Amino acid sequence: MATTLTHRAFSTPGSESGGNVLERLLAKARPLVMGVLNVTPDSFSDGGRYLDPQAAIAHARRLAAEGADILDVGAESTRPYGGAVRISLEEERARLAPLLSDVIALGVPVSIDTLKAAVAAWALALGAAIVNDVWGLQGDADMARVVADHQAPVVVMHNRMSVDPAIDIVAEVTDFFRRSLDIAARAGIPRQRIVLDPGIGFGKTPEQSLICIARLDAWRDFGLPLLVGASRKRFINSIAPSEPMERLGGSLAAHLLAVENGATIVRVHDVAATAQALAVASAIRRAR
Ligand code: HH2
Repeated sequence: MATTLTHRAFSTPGSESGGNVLERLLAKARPLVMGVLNVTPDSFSDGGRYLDPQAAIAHARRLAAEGADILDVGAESTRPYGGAVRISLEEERARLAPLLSDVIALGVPVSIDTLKAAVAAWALALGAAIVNDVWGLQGDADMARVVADHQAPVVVMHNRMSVDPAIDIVAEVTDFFRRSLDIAARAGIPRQRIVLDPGIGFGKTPEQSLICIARLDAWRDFGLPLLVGASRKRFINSIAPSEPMERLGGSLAAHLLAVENGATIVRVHDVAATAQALAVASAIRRAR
């Protein structure tokens, strides 16, 4: 029952369209925290922990209670550092099916982190509110149409197949965003439904990931909200050698600076600590 209500609240045209979810979130006028729920055996930092549907639902409830503004649910690891095992459409849906409706029923807008247009369409029909595409509408040729048809907001993340330390990463990401925005425009996705993300750790050296956070303002001219997902990522290890679960300090530093440089949404595993850090940083800014 609650699923139906939430579905209506977030994605049924006629009550609140997908675009309005993003508008409503952005109207909070503070940085938004997207909490990560990986229903995978192989995610780089928490693989296997939430594969059991009950554990996944309990974790989603915890993230919501800790203040997540969005719950980002993914069932196929994209493993920014290689080694991701591609899974079939059936397998991805089978991992999500036992829990997605219950997670949506929590009432926090859900984004579906998937490479596959068919999974996105299925999740949106169930009541997911946002599509998170780590290939920025340039992977699956049907993704833009699915997003447009469902009037859903979409996170367009930069990605590349291989790392090239020699490239100008800011120019590369800018060109990628331009291509994604062209695809979106041709599919009829309004700009107000698009969030841009430089894709920390994806096809980038640790230095290039640092540059993407340091130079985030380079993408402000697009006039779209920016998302940064630095949580537990390997560039932190290149500065302070650590296992993924030991990178909370580095993740907080990265996200605070990302917000300082213009990020509106941060994608994190540790919601409570991030929400607290953001609140304190903002209080200090206001006390100037
Ligand atoms: N990072 C990961 C996955 N999805 N989506 C966006 N928009 N931005 C990101 O930076 C991003 C993302 C990788 O993190 P995680 O989900 O923890 O790992 P895995 O892909 O191994 O499941």
